[in-house]
Amino acid sequence: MGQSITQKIIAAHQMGGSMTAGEAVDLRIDQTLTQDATGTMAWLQFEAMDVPRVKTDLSVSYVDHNTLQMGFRNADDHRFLRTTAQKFGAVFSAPGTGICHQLHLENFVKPGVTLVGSDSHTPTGGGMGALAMGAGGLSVALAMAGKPYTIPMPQVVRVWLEGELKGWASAKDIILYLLGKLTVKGGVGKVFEYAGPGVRKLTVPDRATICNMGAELGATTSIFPSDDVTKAFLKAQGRKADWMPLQADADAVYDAEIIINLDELVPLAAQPHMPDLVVPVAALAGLKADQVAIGSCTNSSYADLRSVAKIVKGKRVSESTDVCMSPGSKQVLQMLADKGALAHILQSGIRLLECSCGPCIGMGGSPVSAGVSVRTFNRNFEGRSGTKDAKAYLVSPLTAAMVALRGEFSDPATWGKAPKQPSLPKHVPSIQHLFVQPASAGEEVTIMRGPNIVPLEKFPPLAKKLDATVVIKLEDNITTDHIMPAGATITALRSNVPAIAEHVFERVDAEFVQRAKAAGNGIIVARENYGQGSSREHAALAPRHLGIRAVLACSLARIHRANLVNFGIVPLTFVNPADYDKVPADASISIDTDKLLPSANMNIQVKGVGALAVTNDLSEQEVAIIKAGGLLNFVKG
Ligand code: MIC
Ligand code: SF4
Repeated sequence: MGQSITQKIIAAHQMGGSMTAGEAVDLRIDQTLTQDATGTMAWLQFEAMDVPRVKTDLSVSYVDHNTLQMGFRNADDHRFLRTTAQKFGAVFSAPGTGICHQLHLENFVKPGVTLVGSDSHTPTGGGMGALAMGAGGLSVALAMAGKPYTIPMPQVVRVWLEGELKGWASAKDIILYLLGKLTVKGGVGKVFEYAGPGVRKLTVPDRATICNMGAELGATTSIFPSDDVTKAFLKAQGRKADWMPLQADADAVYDAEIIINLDELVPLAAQPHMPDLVVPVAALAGLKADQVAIGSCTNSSYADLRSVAKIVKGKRVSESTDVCMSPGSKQVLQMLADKGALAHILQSGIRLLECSCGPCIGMGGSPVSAGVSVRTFNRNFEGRSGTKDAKAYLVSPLTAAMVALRGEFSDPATWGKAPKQPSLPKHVPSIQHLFVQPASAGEEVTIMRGPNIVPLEKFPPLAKKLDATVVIKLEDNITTDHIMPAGATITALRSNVPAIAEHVFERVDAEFVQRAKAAGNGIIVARENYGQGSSREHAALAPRHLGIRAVLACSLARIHRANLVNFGIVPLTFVNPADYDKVPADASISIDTDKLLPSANMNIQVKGVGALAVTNDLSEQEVAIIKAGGLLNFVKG
């Protein structure tokens, strides 16, 4: 029987487990990436493992999320990351060089490799034909230490692309279309593998856009074949030797198939506050925009920004709309300058921001009160922009440029002729020399810390019986932005867990922290898809610091579930989801944790209600990790 691309890469990297869908499979990891917001923890954890050098082929430590250096904290983090990279054998990308996923695509990722990154949009590398997955920092630290990365063997969905994008439709609209169809939970446990005649017409950055936002489907990852288009991209990057062909076998068998006819796609927009609330842009005509933000790891490639430049060339963006742009990398910015496109951007009134995540994670660029923000990003969760009552819409760069010019959404039928997709240059300016290479003798490097870099906390093993109180009861689709908000002030505390823990759930329930502390042992109760979105392990670690010992939900998002396990929090699901309603918001619950067995049902006792059946999908090893009090205790024995 033939294999899909996903199966081929998994088979070539399998170190243990099983390739049967749903069962745990252990993978050898070729490359890792970390970014500053999750990286300080990941590197502290790596340091705690007492491994002198990373054991991967390549590990890169990027600084792109918080580059503001407002005060010493953030600057100290950057220095810590530079010195840990040099000591432990990772390449370091300094603040301002670019966004991790764009830089990794341009400079490092190769077809056929496995890549794990401490950022949920690591699947961007799927645009290059890599099996690229997001994970918590501790899982990445373990991969850097040469240990396998374990995932539930995903189902593989073939997304067959027919036809060709027409008019103003672009790659972003393909993934928005899928999100509208499948929802933010539609991809859980799945890899989306793209195939069909439409693939050839998509550039590597187009493919990367699609794979990037596959994260919003909850997917394990997304992947494209490696073909002549991939080869040309790598050649232009001066990386021809990194290319290899990679296609699914003609008789590969898939778990499901989706067919998209690209001819029929129109410009789409995701409405507030979820990436799956998708409507045609035409349906929003007349809606005024206070802000347009162009960039992020989804849409900050040269082609994306050159298209914007073509649209705004010789025109001025609306005076009542604040329009900003963050290029994905210094290479992109250099190319825009070389081609004269930067001049059109600047002359149009667009503000140029640093090559970093910027407004995407609320690092400046927050919209006005109750404002409408139109963004080329991938997430529009409530409050993520830094303005609680703002309404964020997610669109393609082409749509964003038209909204910027007109100051409002309008019907694409009135936009005239769409600009031609800019051809990718044959050679691009290299920025390889900007990456800081690891020291040849790591033992000679001293790690530089600051007062904000707080040593790791050691958690005790799980007690045989857990008596805990429900501290919060939540609805569907709670994101890690709800649990552990981002933004400049809070993200500066990522290496200081006691300090960042004071902000857990603050945008949802200002009294949460107080209640959690008072409870001693706490439980979080939620409905479906709890913990979707970012890979930030602080959304598990900070609640654990506050005494959260278990999460009881109808279902859990993949990366967050793994983070809960990593920090010794018991992830349980209701056998009967209707039991959610039976649990009082301040219930006292007793769990015989001694009886916690892999993938088995058990009863918990809810005071005043009685026994409720819960279950888990933990492997034997995961149960052992939780009982040890977390992954670090487990690996250190
Ligand atoms: C995000 O887009 O939410 C982030 C910020 O990139 C996160 C990582 C983080 O919280 O540091 C992610 O997606 O994993
Ligand atoms: Fe950065 Fe935004 Fe991409 Fe996250 S989604 S990596 S914050 S640009």
